[in-house]
Parts: sequence; C-alpha cells; structure tokens
Amino acid sequence: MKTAESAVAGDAAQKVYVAPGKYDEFYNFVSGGFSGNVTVYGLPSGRLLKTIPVFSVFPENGYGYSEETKPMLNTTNGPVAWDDQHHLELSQTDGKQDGRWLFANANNTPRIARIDLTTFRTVEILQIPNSAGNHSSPFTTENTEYVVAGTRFSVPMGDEDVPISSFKKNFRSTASFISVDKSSGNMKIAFQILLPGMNLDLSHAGKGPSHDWFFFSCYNTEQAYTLLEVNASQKDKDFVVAVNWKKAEEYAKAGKGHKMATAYAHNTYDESTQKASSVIEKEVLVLDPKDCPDMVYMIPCPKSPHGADVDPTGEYIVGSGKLAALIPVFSFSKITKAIQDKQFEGAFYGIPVIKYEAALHGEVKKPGLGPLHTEFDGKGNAYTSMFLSSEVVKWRISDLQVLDRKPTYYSVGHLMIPGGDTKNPSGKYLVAYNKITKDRYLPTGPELCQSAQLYDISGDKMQLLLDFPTTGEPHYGQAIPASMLKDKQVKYYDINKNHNAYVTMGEKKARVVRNGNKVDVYMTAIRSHLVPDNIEGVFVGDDVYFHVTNLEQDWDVPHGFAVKNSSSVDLLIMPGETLTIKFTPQKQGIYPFYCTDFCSALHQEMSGYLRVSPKGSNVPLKFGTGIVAPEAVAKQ
Ligand code: RUQ
Ligand code: CUA
Repeated sequence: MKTAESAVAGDAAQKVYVAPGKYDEFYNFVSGGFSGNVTVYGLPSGRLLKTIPVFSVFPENGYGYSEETKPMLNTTNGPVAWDDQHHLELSQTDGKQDGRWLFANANNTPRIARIDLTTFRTVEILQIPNSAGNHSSPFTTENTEYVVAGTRFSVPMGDEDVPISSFKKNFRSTASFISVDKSSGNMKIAFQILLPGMNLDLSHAGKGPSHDWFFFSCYNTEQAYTLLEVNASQKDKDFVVAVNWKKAEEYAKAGKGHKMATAYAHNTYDESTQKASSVIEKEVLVLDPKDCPDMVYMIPCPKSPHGADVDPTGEYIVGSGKLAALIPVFSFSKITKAIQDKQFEGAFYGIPVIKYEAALHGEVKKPGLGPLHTEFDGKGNAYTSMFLSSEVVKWRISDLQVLDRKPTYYSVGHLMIPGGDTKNPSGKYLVAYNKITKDRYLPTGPELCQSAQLYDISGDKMQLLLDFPTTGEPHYGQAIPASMLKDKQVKYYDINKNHNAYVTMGEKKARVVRNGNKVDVYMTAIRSHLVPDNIEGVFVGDDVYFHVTNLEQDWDVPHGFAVKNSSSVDLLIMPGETLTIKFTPQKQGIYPFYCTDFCSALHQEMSGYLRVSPKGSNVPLKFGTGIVAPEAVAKQ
C-alpha cells in the first residue's frame, strides 16, 4: 500500500510553485463554515490572500463594529453577528462565470449575501423568512435570474406556535427564489414555493436544455422530528425535487400565489454614502403546488441524498445518497418524457412522483462509500467525493464507468473544479475540502487545522499536488481565473465621490462638534498624522463618534484607528473612505489614539490624545493638530 507521502509524485512541487512576485492562476473562494466568513486563496499555491467578512463581525477591519457596517448584520431578531457559512456561488451569464458577484449562504439564521468582486466586500444581505437551516443555497440559474434558498429544517409557516409532534400537519419546507437585478445586483424574494415538511439539502440549477428547472435534494421524507439519525433513514429512497421556475414565474405573474405577511431584513451597502442600511420587508409571495400544476415533481433518489449536481450539458442530474451504495444519474430528457407520458408512481402531498426507472440515465455501481458531492471537468467526466471511504472517484457520465480513484486525507466534503458547476469548467485542478486532518499537520492542541487538497486532473489519472490549511470548516468553494478579476479591482475610493454624511474633505475641515452629550469628531488621516490629534472638553459618559476619513488617494494605503479602552475594535479605513466608531468613555483620563496599520516610516508617530474629564466639569471644547493651537481652532 502506498503511504500518504509516496502518493505525491516527484513533479508535484513544481506544479504548485508560484515563484515570489508571481501571481496565482485562480482565485479560490472558500466557505468559512462556522467562522461565518469567506476566505480567498490563490491556486495552485494554496496561499491565503484574504478573509472577506460576511456573516460574522471581523475585528481585523471593524466589519460589524463600525457604524457604517453594523446594519449589514441586522435581522428581525436584532443584530446577529455570527453564522455558519456553507456554500458559495459565483454569478453567471449564459451559464458561465461572469466575475461580477459572489453569493454566500448563512445556514443558521437564514440569509444570503452578495459580495462585490471589484472590492471583495459584502454589499448586500437578505434574510429569508419561513426558513431554518438555509442549506440548499445560494445556487444560481444560468443568467443569475435567481439565487435559491431551500430550508434544511422544516418549520411552521409564519412561526406559528404548535406542538413539535404536529410536524406532519404543520411543518413545511420552502424553496425561495430570489431575483437578482441585472445591473445593480440587488436581491429580492420573488416567490417562495411551499413544499411538504421534509429537509431540503442541496440544489443546482439546470443548464441548456434544463435551463428552466432547479433541482433540490431532500431527505427525511419520513417526516421525523426526533432522533433523525435513525428515524430519517428508514426509507430506501427520498427525492430530488424538480422545480420548473419558469412555470413558477408565470404563476406568480398570473396571481396564483398568495401574499403572506411576515418580516425579514434586507440590508444593503451604498457605495456612495459608504453606509449600510437595513429595511424590514413585510411580505412574501407564496406559491402552493396545489394551485400550480406542472410546477413541481418528485424523483425518487436513494438514500438520504445530499448533493444534487447538474453536468455542464444540462442533461444529467447526479443525486448523491449519503447512505447509498451507488450514484443515481438522472436524464433530463427522460424526466421530460416521463412527465409527458405521466409515468408516475403516485404522489407525495399531491406532488407527482416520477417513476425512478423512467427518470434514470443509470447508476454508477460500487463507486465508494458515502457519496456526497459531484463536480464536472467539461470533458464528459464527473468527480464524486466519498465521505466514508475518504476518496475522490472519477467516473464517465456516458457509460457510468469508474475511471480512477484517489484518497483524500480525510473525510472529504465538497469538491470544487474551477467552473465545475457551470457550462464551462476548467478541467485542470480539483480541490477537495476535508473534514478531518489527523496527522497531516503539526498538532495545535485539541483542535487540528481544517484543510483542503489540490489535485491535478488534466491527465487520465488524478494526481495529488498539495495540502493547504483553511479557516473555519470549508464546505463548498468556487474558483475563477485570476485574469477575470485582477484588472478590475478598485484601488481606492475617489474622495470626491465620498458622500458619507460624516466625511471630512480636507484637514481644514477637521473639527469636533458637541450636541448635548453627543460628540462628533470629524477626523482626517494622511501619512503620517491625524487631525485633530489633541481633543479636550469631552466628559465621562459622552457618546463620542470618531468619523475618520482617510484622505489618501493611492492604492494599498489604509490607515487604522483605535482609541484606548474602547470596547469596540479598530477601524481599517481604505483610501478615500470614511468610517465611524463609537466610544463612550467610562472613566476620566487621557486616552491615546493611534493608527493601527503600519503606513509609513513615521507610522508610530501617527497618534494623538483625547482628554476625558469628569462629568459636569467646565473644561472647554478644544481640538487641533500641531502649529494651530487647539484654542484657535475651537474659536473658528
Ligand atoms: S454541505 S460538506 Cu453544507 Cu456537504 Cu458541507
Ligand atoms: Cu497611518 Cu499608520
């Protein structure tokens, strides 16, 4: 038997070596799992390039702490500053990546985020009502017409108070279709499709011939609500749910849905005012398959399916049953024919169930144990992760023959081929995102690092090239050629277009304004000083808002800002940007503040003092920097 080490061929190092100063070939966006955020790696090097804060606060740059970004994390349950981030999808045009946006799901408090790929920033977060465990999300249709969100946990609609044992009667799952505006990218829940109580797991959109369809896997059609480990594994088959979203669109237009009162937060970041705002939406349009014939069909799928993946041609739909000993591959043309010929084997809550054999292209026999997810190389091959047998299995779609298998270390979850879930995969690399790393890295206490593994799939046989650690638990990832993003990066924000309400347009405008116990500090930062850097006349209990404008107009010159004892974190302010941090001093004293980002040879000098006096004392308001006496400025 080959050892893990000898499984790596001699030329592997060369294939992943990106010389100093050279760029990687791909950006790889990786879900952060329970870190709630997204990380960006270069491929093939596996070098970490960035963390993009999405659903969790991020002390490194003040995301979720600054007044400008706080509203991004607002929900109908108040601020939710953490989540469990599983899946990512890049926006598409004509079934191919277009490099505009990256969508990310929040599993725990159902939300979908949109990240702008010119700034690598989260610019929108939409909460999903009537959902819990937003797992089959955020997969997109071929032209990003819709991003979907399916419930992993069924719940009573409208959060009704009912006994848990009334699951069958009262619990429902929903598949939400969120429209994406073609130019702005803004998201809106177009409609929610009401489905029986069960667990929707994953999904992918159709392509080409199956363009109008979306396919969701589901488990727990037993409708268990306790000890699911046993009770939800009774049946031989659960379903792939096929949704004709074009039909759904027509029904919605024709008024076949009903408007349901609910509440969910819609948070958007405005680049002009440089501020996020949160609006509570009050209504969703719900479509019930009962009133909308031909909109939803069930396809039996063995056994507790997890992944639902569509090949680049759009003809084949792969269901991966976690407990199945085979991989069923469905044929879209057969599904269409079965629907025409009414080859049904009954109904599930009124939804027609297509006969398994009538929808089936064939089964991959004995692929391995615990198939989870499948990606495609665009050359007629599929790659399926095997959680239990810890391997990647390559098989041919046409004749369902297994062609190759390579071990992963260990317990692989998702796989990712750049473009591997689009019409246009780049079949050069495959990344396996693993759950367990025992003995692969230097030990780090009870928790070992999370990891990904890179394979070369350009030849007939896969070749393991590299292990690299990841942040949080990696679930799904997406990768895009670097050439599609690297030249359109925003280098700095144009200060003349900064319409933040608290911008300070130049050092002469820097000032401190008191309004009752609210003190607004309009501060500027430029190498290597802050204006003002001496502030007096602030009292214990005042709400002090530092609005710091970075006046630089150069790439890669952020300034940081932190004030001693502030319960908040620091800010990292990009060139041309204004960010605000609130500080309520609890004690009298001198509070130094400083730039936290080493920005020049005189960075250590980029600092100042805030004097906080006892409440009720008569220290006058004074501020200034350098030759201008604080008193003189205050009088202007
Ligand atoms: S799921 S492997 Cu969200 Cu498969 Cu993680
Ligand atoms: Cu600005 Cu250090």
